Amino acid sequence: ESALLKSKFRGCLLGSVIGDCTGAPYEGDTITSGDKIVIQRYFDKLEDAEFKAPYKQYTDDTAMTKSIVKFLTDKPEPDYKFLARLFVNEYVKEPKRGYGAAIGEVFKKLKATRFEDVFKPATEQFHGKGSYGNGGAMRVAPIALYFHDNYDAMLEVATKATKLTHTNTFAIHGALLQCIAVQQALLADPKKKLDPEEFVALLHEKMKKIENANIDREMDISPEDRAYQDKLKIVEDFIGKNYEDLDEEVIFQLGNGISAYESVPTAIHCFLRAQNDIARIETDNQFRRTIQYAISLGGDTDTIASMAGAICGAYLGEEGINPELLRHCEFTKEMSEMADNLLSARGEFSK
Ligand code: R7I
Ligand code: MG
Ligand code: MG
Ligand code: MG
Repeated sequence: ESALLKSKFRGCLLGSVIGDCTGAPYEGDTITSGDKIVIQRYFDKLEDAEFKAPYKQYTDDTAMTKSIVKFLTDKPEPDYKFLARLFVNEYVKEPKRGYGAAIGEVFKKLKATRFEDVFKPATEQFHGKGSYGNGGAMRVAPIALYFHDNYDAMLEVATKATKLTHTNTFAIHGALLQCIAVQQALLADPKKKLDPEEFVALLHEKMKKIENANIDREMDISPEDRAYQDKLKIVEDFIGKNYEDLDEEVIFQLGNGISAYESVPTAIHCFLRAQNDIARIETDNQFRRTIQYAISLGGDTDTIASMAGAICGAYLGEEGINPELLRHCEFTKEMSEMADNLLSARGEFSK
């Protein structure tokens, strides 16, 4: 049992890093059918033991995920000032890791105010609306692992960890959706065939509760009050479909953008679609199929592949990941150790 958990912790965090590293070179691109052939060959090479090349570098997605792991392992109780400092230290050390265009402003203010009120700077983003970027979702996986047997604590910590940089409801609910998806994948038996309909139905039920809690009863229900429930309906509609132009429809209906709303449901779709063969993606390996498909959708490729990779890795465990792929990506050795630390920290601190 604990060997399975160890494998799943590693699989999740390694899946997140590999999605980030392999997706980064394509971030922002529109992918043509010709590009898909190139991406197929790119993954063929990354799985080739003979292939020698400098490893693919990680981006902000992994830089911030690292900080979340440290936040969970280095302190007995959640300390958000500590987490804010970790984010800023990482950013100051390596600002050119491809961070979101606006998040540097939050880091600057945190530093300038000496971390006095760590939740304030994020509220001032985008004229007080807060960022709706996917930055909260892309780094949330370690929280799902650490709190997988304490649902309420998981949601609370994921919410607060997101709010350090993202206060828009779309960003927070997107981070919660990604968190819950990772948790569900972690709790699923990798030896049994996953039931995509059941997986989405469970997500839908939980997001309904989360989005309903937000409704002001005096007012009409506004679209954002069921935004993710609506998206999950679309995810459900795509289950079992596998025709030629599906990718374009997925991009149109679910999105492939930098906002949480246009990327988290897409990542979940990638995980579910890759449970079966996908047209023009030639591999027997489910993990590769998941991230190769995510990248072939274009747009925010590092982040969508990273989130889909985290979900798939949490489901399959590290055995599901080709070791050659690990060898070709930066920071995988270190992240594997961090996953082990995260698991042991649970033993030490959870009551
Ligand atoms: O969300 P965030 O951390 O960015 C993460 C993304 C991932 O793809 C990473 O791989 C990296 O490339 O960036 O950083 P933010 O800067 O908070 O949000 C990302 C972007 O979303 C912003 O720079 C804006 O372009 C856009 N955005 C908004 N645009 C208009 N109005 C976010 N919120 C708003 C908004 O309210
Ligand atoms: Mg990135
Ligand atoms: Mg970028
Ligand atoms: Mg990205």
